[in-house]
Amino acid sequence: MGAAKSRLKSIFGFLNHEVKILVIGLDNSGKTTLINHIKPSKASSFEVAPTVGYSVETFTKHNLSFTVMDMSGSSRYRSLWEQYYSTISAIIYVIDSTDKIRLCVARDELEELLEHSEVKSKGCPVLFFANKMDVPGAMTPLEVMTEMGLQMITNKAWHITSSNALTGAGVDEGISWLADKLLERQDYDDRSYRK
Ligand code: G3D
Ligand code: MG
Repeated sequence: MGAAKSRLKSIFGFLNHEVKILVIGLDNSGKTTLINHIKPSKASSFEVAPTVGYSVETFTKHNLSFTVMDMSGSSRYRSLWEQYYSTISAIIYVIDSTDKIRLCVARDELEELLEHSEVKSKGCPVLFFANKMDVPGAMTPLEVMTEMGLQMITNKAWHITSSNALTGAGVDEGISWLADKLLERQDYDDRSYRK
């Protein structure tokens, strides 16, 4: 078992309530490839529900569920993603660091996501993967961070790490960060609940 899977497995037992993670990014950024490194081998479900130009993949394990969606940049499907926003606890945003041309689209989509009323008020952590780091000429995480304007995110914990979704390199580091944040938040939620 890879470190990312075992790290996730180690938090399954500690989560008292359901945690929903939204995996999002432009099409072709590497979401499906990356999620295969996270998906437990015995995940209870993995559905691919494609319609023309739109697909949602989900898997669930104990209290942890992942929903993977393409942001096609097409407003036609926006209402379909938005129905998931109210229940999410964390966001994984996958960026193709070789796609300099569409980075501004990825930035616009991120701004729109973070400004959405259901997301804006949440303290959910956001993990960015600067993916395809293996490709010569790929932007560094620092360049991606600057171009995406990540410094603008001041009301959420966020982290960026480079990844190669083909080999899984970098995935563990990102997932470990996210797992720690989810556990911290759960402690916080439990304390608030007990008050
Ligand atoms: P998506 O689910 O976000 O749309 P996919 O993206 O996971 O389908 O990946 C899109 C393409 O990028 C795939 O290539 C996949 O193999 C490739 N890819 C994903 N991550 C990486 C990476 O880190 N490095 C490199 N070099 N390629 C990556 P194909 O050829 O199948 O379309
Ligand atoms: Mg996909």
